[in-house]
Amino acid sequence: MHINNNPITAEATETLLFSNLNLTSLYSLQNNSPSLLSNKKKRKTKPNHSILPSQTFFTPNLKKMPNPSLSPTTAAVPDAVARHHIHAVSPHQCCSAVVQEIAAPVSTVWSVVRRFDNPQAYKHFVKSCHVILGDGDVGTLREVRVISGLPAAVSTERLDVLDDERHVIGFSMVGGDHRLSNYRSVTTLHPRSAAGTVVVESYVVDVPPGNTTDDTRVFVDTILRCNLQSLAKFAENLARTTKLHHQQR
Ligand code: A8S
Repeated sequence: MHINNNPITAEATETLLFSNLNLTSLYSLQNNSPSLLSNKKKRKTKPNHSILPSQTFFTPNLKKMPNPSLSPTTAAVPDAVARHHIHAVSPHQCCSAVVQEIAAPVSTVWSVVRRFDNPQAYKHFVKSCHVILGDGDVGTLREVRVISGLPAAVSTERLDVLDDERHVIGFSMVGGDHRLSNYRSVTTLHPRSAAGTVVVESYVVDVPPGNTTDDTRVFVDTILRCNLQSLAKFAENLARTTKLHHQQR
């Protein structure tokens, strides 16, 4: 298989931005900053976790995360949530998290998120997905192909966690032609107000040789923001149509 040695470039991140149709709301997530790159400069002042001497545990500080869609009530993400998002982070790895609020019940959002065999339902970068091993339980392997214009074409991914009671799903990337080695992510859903959901997705990944922690974090955070924003639209729409269906019966 072709191994991709090209560093993650600013152009790659821009390709992601421009291939995403929802450009306006993507920018609005950047704390009203005019572009992703200016946000990148701000991040440089944050502590660099990759310089820590040995393997360490890092929990993204969800309460301090600059997510305007949640502020000023960011503290609504409960402390118990953090437990699922504690990752072992080695030197040369980076870790981050993205939070998204959705105006749909947890049950609706979960029905979409739990389908490890169907990521293309809401991940717009995914062109196709085939299960190559397993039946949707932990250990299932999927082969995901992404749209052209990205720095990779294919990724093999393993389902690590699927908890229908606590609404936790996690997977890792185990192969492909991309540069996201040892990528692991965990997604949790939390009820919010009457019929709302807060989604938290955190990840850890190796910083590819030739890239900085910031490059890697901006690149992956951008993908996850796009995914969670389209998840929000998809689930909100699904909640509306199911409600309508029930009313008509
Ligand atoms: C996900 C998360 C990520 C997907 C990345 C980070 C990817 O599918 C894309 C571009 C790449 O360069 C790597 O939850 C890869 O899907 C969109 C192909 C793995």
